[in-house]
Amino acid sequence: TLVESVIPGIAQADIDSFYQALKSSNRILALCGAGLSAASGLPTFRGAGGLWRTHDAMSLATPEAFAVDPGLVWQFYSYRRHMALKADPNRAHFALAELAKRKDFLCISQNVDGLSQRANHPSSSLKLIHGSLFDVKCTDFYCTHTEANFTDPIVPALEIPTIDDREIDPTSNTTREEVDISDINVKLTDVPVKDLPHCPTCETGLLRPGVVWFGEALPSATMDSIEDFLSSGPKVDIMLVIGTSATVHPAAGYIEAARYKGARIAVINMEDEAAHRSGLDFDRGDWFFRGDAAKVVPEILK
Ligand code: BV8
Ligand code: ZN
Repeated sequence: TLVESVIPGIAQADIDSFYQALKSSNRILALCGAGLSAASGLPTFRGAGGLWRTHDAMSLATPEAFAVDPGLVWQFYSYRRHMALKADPNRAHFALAELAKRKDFLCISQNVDGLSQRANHPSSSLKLIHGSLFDVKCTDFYCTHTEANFTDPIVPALEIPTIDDREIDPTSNTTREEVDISDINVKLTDVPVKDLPHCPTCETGLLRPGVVWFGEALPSATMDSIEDFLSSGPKVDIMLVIGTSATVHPAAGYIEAARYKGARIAVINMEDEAAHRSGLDFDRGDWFFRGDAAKVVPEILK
């Protein structure tokens, strides 16, 4: 019965049954993806925002791409650092941080945008399984340098080019406008390797973004702590699957792992394809809340 709840399209009965389960739950797990930050203005990987210039973001997020053209890959990451720093956490980031303060809750985030951290999500209950745009590390085989770095741009050569507005609109009274380098029609300048970020410790190594690229292993300590949360102590009663296409592994595998342990799954997504991919089973009491995570998550975690 679709008794309109406060969120259009979502039955109040579903929200009420979720409230009941949440209240009596001992342990909650969440897997978050790019859809959690969509309302903060950050493009998702596979939506329209997934295309960066002619490149599919996934082809740039690889060690091979970085080896072939570190300048292009650094421009991609420097642009995303810039966008993430300009964005703000939305109400869903804050609602998840609040949940962590009142329940035994672990949030696995595939996002590298730093927004959960800026919503003061307690670090003990936040696992960044794909790293962060704001960690950088040395690529020299023998050097272990790694650092948190929020400098934007990280080096002058990666400054987002600006353009005199009057070139676009002679009547414009603003002067400098950032060029949208994600737009394929904008020519990208080559950034020579010598002008890219280099390691302050070994002084020779090129620095790279501290994210997990496709083909790279996820941080084992992080994976161990998630394994531990799933296999020891109280069982996970509810698994939230928020704003993720559930296509990237092994991250998506945690949904099945939680179900296997008897968790009920609640998918929050704009589309139902992710719901199906998460293997929802309404007979088992799973939920699907279709909508913007920034609206749905605060409502169901109230
Ligand atoms: C590994 C960091 C092995 C970089 C990322 C074939 C089958 C299965 C697996 C594979 C395969 N071939 C290759 C693999 C492995 C590969 C993989 O899974 N590929 C997939 C794509 C086929 N995985 C790996 O390579 C992983 N490593 O397997 O290593 C190994 C083991 C030991 C030793 C050596 C090697 C590493 C994967 C990590 C890759 N790095 N990010 C960067 O960000 O640049 S993943 C990247 O995609 C992002 O982190 C992002 O999190 C992730 C997943 O995307 P989503 O977050 O789900 O975002 P997406 O755009 O897809 O979806 C958004 C969703 O939100 C949509 O459903 C949309 O409907 C919804 N939405 C939109 N708006 C809203 C919304 N929902 C709610 N509200 C809204 N407003
Ligand atoms: Zn170094």
